[in-house]
Amino acid sequence: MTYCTEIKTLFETLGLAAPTDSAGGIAVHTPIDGSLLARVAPSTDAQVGAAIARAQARALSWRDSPAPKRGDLVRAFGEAVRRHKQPLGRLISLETGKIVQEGLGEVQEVVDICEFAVGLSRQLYGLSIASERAEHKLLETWHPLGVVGIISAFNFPMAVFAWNAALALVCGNTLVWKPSEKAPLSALALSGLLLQTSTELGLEAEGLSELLIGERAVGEALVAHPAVKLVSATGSTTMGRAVGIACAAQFKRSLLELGGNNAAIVCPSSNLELVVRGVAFSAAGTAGQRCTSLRRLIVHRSIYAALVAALVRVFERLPVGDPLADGTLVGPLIDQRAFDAMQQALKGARDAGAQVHFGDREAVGEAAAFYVRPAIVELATQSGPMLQETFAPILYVVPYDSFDEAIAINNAVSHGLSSAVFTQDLREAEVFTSARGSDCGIANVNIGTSGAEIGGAFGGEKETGGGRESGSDAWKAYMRRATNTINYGSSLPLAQGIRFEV
Ligand code: UN1
Repeated sequence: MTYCTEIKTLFETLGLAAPTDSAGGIAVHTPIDGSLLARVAPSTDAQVGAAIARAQARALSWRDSPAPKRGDLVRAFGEAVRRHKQPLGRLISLETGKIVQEGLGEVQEVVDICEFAVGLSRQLYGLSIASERAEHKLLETWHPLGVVGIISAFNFPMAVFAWNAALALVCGNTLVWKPSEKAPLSALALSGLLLQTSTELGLEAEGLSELLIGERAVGEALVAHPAVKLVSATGSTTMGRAVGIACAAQFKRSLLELGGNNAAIVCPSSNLELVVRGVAFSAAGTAGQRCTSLRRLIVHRSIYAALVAALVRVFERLPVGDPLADGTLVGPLIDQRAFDAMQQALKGARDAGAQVHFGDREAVGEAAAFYVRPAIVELATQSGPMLQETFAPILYVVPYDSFDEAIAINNAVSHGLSSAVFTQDLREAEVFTSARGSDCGIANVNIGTSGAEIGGAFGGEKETGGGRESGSDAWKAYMRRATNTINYGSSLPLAQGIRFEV
């Protein structure tokens, strides 16, 4: 069976119509061998406007539905996703080239956030605050925003939508989703399941979750539309900067989850066996195409040679190949552009005098598929391409002498998403996670930089955009806050003791 036929079968298994093959549509290729999976029709300007109008109309009734009832939809959706975990995971692998384990892991992330959001649907609480006036009370209440726009990247074509959608829906919002043009099939399947679930529950499905297919212009139309009250965007810093500026000009909220140039510090006391496993998963897993991928390793000089030698031994025999095959740990890069960017960065490193281990193309698959052996790049100091995020499996390694210096290296890049320290020294672990430690949104101890659980708030500082999605109190970004002063007395005392008698 060709991959193209398999896509049709997968949609059938999900009880959904296969994506219509539209002659002039956006061509979706599998990175596995570069073959065509489908051609998906882009949304026209009129369709974009109509979809947002439907979401705007539906938001008016959805906000009146009690939050725990809204949770019923998210519960049923999560159950449907759990039932279809295998085909959905397979679809992610076919469309993005993720290994099967990681495709399934991403689907699990969708299930997990749905469960979180169902519980949350009974915990959308505000505060009761002491008033300075007699017979008065101050309350904080939370209300839906209306339409939430979601822009997602190719590398997490289901989970990132779900983090936003599950929270935004229980918070009483409706959704308009613009997935990456490189992964619209995962989006068609997931939003198809959400609509199918709404219909099964007897809800009016129209406008609850609208899908827009297209490239940059479609995203721009979404961001520009006045009915969209929040834009949650995941992707490159360049994209996020444009979205952030456009939103700011309209006083519209944005929630940005952009790139990362994530580092781990390896201290002399660390358990090196654990370090090697943690580093291999974070740096080489997902072929380095997570925003949380480990890109920089800062190693104490006393263990530098031993650790680099151990990592070189592991990277040398990492199974690179067909992501659908058992035992493969590193699948293909998404496309030729990603491959070219990686080779460009490696060239820059070589020119700067770095010692480069691996990183070449592997002879797997067809000419239109881009498999590489993850690279290790040794530099004397942090410089050149190490200061930039390249969305590919390149692990830069530099030595350090003092722990303060290691923290300074960790913090000396423009992004601030994820970071880690490997140490058994309590003081180092505490300093790293303190105010003068890592400046990132995620600061881990004795685990790698990637693979966060959904229960914590996810996002980062600086050019990562500052937004937080997923767990903890990230739900607050999807609601507006009102402060209510209630006077239950029969006089009208003014705050600050002001006297104003008429
Ligand atoms: C992303 O790459 O955009 O922490 C998200 C992780 C995953 C999410 C990554 N839970 O690596």
